[in-house]
Amino acid sequence: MVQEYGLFFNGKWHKSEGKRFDTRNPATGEVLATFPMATPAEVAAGIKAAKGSFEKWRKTPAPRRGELLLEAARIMKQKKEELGRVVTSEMGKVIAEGRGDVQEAIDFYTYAAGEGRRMFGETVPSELPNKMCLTVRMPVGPVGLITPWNFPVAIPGWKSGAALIAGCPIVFKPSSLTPLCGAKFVDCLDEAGFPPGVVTMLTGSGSNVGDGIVAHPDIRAVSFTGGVDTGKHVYESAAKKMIKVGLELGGKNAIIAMDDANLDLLMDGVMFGAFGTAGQRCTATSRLIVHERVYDSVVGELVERAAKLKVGNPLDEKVDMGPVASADQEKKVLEYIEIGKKEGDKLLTGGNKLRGGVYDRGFLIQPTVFATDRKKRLANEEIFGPVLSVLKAKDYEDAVAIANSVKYGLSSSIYTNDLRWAFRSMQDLEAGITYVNAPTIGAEVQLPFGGTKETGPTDTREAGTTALEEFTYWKTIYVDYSGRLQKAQIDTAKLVGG
Ligand code: TXE
Repeated sequence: MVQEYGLFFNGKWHKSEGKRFDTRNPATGEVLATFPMATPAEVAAGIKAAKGSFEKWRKTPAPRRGELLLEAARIMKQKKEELGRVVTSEMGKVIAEGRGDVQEAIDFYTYAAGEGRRMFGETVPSELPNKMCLTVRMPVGPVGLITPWNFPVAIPGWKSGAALIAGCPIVFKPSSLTPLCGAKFVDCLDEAGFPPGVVTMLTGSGSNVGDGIVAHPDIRAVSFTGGVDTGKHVYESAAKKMIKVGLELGGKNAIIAMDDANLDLLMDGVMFGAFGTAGQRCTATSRLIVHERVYDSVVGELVERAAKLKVGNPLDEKVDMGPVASADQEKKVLEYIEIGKKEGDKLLTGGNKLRGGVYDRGFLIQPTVFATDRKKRLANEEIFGPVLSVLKAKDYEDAVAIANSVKYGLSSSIYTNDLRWAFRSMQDLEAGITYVNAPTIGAEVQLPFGGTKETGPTDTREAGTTALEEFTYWKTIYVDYSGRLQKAQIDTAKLVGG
């Protein structure tokens, strides 16, 4: 029996009046569950519940909020296998990565729980005697969390962990491709015992439910991960209310392979970076920029390795790469393969949808490698699929120029054993993240995550200690215990002047 979900607000699941949609397994086409498209009245009810819980939640001591996060982490750990399998079944990444997706949420909840006992502010000297000055973090209020399908537990985990520890009730809208992951995640939070109203999950289309959340006057910050065009729209809508917005909008991430790179290490990194999660990570390695002296050997090895990857049902532990997430994703990726061919890029391996037998039911595409150059679309546009573009560079400077020539700036990497290139690239690559001798993926939750250029505003830094910035504002407090009126600037001038 396919389970019919409702909407989660005020501490329980509610039946919805909205039309329903299916969520399906992209490897098999099987319907996994059905979800409602929340109506405007239901969106309003969810946000009202969140707003109603704010006073109590913000006044709950942060260490106590942290205990609830730890409890949620414990529950997710207990259910890790079940959740990992839901991630893989609903989104299509291989099961080892499905478990990793869940682990990221566990890790961040554990980390954020500790923030409940830190959340440091500053004490700052006053220019006047018998006066104390300090800063404290204040939660902004109920916040909207709008998430994509590619990390369907990890990204909700990052966003909600930071918001909840900060004291903000969350109104969470998962992607319509992965609502089941969202629901299972919310069930863990519910079981952990977050008070009614603090956690809300609403499903439905981006243009209705997503837009409705962003534009609602009681939503005081929005954290969004998704495509660039949608992100820009969210940014504009939030600007009208002058609220904080976190935006993470993808990348066209490059690995630079210098002529002294360890070839085996490089290949392991490229395979995982380019074809892990079928290339559908915002940090996926989408370009490989190779020093001309080693170009031929790198390309030879690359083609051999990519062609050997086993593509199939991602629940099978022996499979290296699963399907892309949806029919739309498949169409987009296949279109890019055609664009590459039409623009004269050289197809080195792959390039086809897999057909026949079990393949006919899923969105499975061969790991694909093109040789291209910096002017072509494959070298510049985010494909978000298992398509790697290889480019040739004359030297270090040329490689960096190619790497920086795209509109995105999320992740970057260099493989080299030469300290000069390693250290120079840390300064030269225009990206929020640089890896040395590791692929463009592999973020750890205790460090900031975000980019520059059209990846998103540079003040969006999820995870790490910076995660709180999205959901808090600084309040400055002056305590004058002199017992008389003291005037900053004016009295100070007198004192200094004698
Ligand atoms: O993204 P959307 P989609 C890129 C990737 C992919 C493309 C499209 O290139 O092929 O985007 O994917 C909600 N107001 N990335 O269609 O539409 C939507 O319901 C408010 C990169 O899935 O941006 C979903 O919850 N919300 C990326 C979320 O926004 C709206 C990850 C993302 O959907 C909305 C995913 C609106 N008007 C896709 N319209 C990355 N950075 O990793 C939609 N949404």
